[in-house]
Amino acid sequence: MTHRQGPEGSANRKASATGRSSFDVLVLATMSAGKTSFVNALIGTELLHTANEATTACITSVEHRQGARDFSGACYSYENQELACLQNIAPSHIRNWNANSDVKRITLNGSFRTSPSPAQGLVLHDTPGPNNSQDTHHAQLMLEAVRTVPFQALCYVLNASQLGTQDDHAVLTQLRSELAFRPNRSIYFILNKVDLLDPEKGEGIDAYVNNSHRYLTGIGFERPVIIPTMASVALYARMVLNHHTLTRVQRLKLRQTLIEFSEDKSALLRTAVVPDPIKKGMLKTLATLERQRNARLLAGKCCEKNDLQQLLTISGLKTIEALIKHQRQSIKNP
Ligand SMILES: Nc1nc2c(ncn2[C@@H]2O[C@H](COP(=O)(O)OP(=O)(O)O)[C@@H](O)[C@H]2O)c(=O)[nH]1
Ligand SMILES: [Mg+2]
Repeated sequence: MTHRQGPEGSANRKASATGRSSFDVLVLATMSAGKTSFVNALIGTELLHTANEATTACITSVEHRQGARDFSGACYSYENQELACLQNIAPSHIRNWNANSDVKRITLNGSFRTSPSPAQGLVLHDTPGPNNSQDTHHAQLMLEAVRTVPFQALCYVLNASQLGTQDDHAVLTQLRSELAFRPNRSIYFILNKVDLLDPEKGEGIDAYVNNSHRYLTGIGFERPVIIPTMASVALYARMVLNHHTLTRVQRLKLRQTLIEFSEDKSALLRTAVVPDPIKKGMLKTLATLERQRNARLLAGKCCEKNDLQQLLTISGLKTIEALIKHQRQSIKNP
């Protein structure tokens, strides 16, 4: 039986063997904040399971391999032994592996279904989360992931619709001190589920971003980068652009969000707390898409694809991709 490496350094060693440079993004979250939806949106397909089922202590790592036709992967035991390995893997296989208490780690690779594609070697690590916010293992599982997974960027997904109501304060405090030993790692706060806010009830996005900013600086995160995000909606938009079929509920949600955000399209981008050049770049992309939309309208052409691209642009997903791209470029050319 072959012994395999743990999550620590597996992607990096693989990368150096093939001459490629890998870039690892660790995704952490408070309960059901939308971590897996966020990872799926970055992959561009519903590869990982998102329902609230019994969670294992399993870390799922997904690597982008440009041009690969299918996704393939393997799962490993607590002793780092390969338990199963599959080509052309289906979400149902991953779901079964994830539900198996003998499985500690899943590694997957395939070509991300996004346009443009990320640079070769991007690895996303989805971490386990508890079903119950009172779960005492929550902080422990997160810290274990922070200690064992190699990462250059950390995305911490906050649930905008439950901000401050869950006991993630203790987890974030521990994370803050843990990261003090790991300088030069970027942390991006994904303020997810902003589509659930109701501005007419005083739940304006600006106020939520300001609250998160206060909350995070209070914990000790200096100058936090905060991205208002709609991970599930971004995933649905990408699925339609990739000609995948949505469920009725997903279709309705997508249509409703397209209508809701059509009035003030740049609102989410304006409130994001990100470096100026990134924000300007996103606003410019949105303006270009809007000009192209108007030209299509004038020519009597359909705008569905353009509408989805605009939604993706404001969804927060494109912003995080721009941040990752920028970080990878500055590592390459310091
Ligand atoms: N409305 C809304 N729901 C979301 C969003 N992101 C995720 N969800 C839903 O939140 C639930 C939990 O999501 P999941 O990705 O499994 O969260 P995880 O437990 O953090 O991995 C699922 O029902 C998702 O469809 C979002 O941006 N907006
Ligand atoms: Mg999950």
